[in-house]
Amino acid sequence: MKIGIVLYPTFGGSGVVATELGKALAKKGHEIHFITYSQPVRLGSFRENIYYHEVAVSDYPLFEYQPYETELASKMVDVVKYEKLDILHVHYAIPHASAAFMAKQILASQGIDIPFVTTLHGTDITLVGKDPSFEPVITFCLNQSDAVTAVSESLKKDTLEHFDTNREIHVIPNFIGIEEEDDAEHLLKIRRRYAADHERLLCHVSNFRKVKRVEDVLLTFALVQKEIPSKLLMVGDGPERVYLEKMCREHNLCDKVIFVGKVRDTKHVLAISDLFLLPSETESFGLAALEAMAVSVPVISSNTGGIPEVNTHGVSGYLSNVGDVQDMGANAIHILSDDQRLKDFKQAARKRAEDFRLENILPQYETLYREVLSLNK
Ligand code: GMT
Repeated sequence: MKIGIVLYPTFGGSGVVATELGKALAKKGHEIHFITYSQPVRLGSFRENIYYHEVAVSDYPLFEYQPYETELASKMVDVVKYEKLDILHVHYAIPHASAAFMAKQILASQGIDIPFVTTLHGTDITLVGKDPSFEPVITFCLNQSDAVTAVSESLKKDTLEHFDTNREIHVIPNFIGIEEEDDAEHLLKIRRRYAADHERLLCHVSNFRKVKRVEDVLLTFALVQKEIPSKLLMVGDGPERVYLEKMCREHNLCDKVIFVGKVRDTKHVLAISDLFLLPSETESFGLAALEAMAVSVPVISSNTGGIPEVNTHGVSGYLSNVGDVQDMGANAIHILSDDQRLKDFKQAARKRAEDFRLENILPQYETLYREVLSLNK
């Protein structure tokens, strides 16, 4: 199939999922055309069957706000027409689904039929999408998409609750490529840059937005380090970072918390860690937690949204109510205070991650594309 994938090119989960999906489909022989405004961070180098089409964003002085949606729709028309695409798959509803709808109408007026699949990732529904300033457009686009997918049962439920739609929503969870474990000596060398051998290493990866409750990461760690010699790696960047750095100074934690900034591939930083913290306010799935589990790192998380569909309480980690840092701290100490227990949780986390193997999830998207294309004939 020739598939156009529209995505955000940044570090956010939706962009990561869309890029990894495209790469995996290309490996299976599909022709993939990524369409977005800059090179997706996870795209890597030149690969067979992968093409990238950049949407030029105009800087005409009249536009106080750039008409990105119009430029994206025009680019989609162009790519579908001249690359002869079979299907478009847009990740994150805003504004990708409405741009796809517009492109579809323009192409229909030229006798070209192009179906589009919309994948909902989370904040496009749970935070931004249900805001009255977006809601009518999102509802319309959900109803106009040829198929809609959501990354968890919880997101499906939220969508049906907040939007006036009774259309079928296919749940296709996030996925992970499970690889051989890295060379232990190599990992130890990296680990020693951040923690001594007698210390535990905790980790958090996100875009440091309010929804991630990064202050709870710090408060949980503050409890852990009182009981267990440990360090915390904070990976990523975003609006809450300055506030967090201030919090570290106030709690006298500057020598124990390391802000490493944005990291393109988080595999190594996760693999050297003993525990991953994800105390989010809302999280449709929690890809970061799955990425940690895939390299044998158990997860202390909140029990919100789709996280319980990924992190199994008492097996791959623990779940607590949003904001209950005392419980998160106690759970973290429980896992980290015993070598054998930590080892068991690590094994169980990896085992749970295997349920989300790329090989199991990819065919679900391929089947959906085929269904949509056959309905469209
Ligand atoms: O978590 C973010 O802020 C990024 C966001 C995105 O859309 O890029 O992530 C969302 O999509 C991911 C991939 O499907 C999910 O794993 C995340 O849980 C989801 N984030 C939220 O729901 C807050």
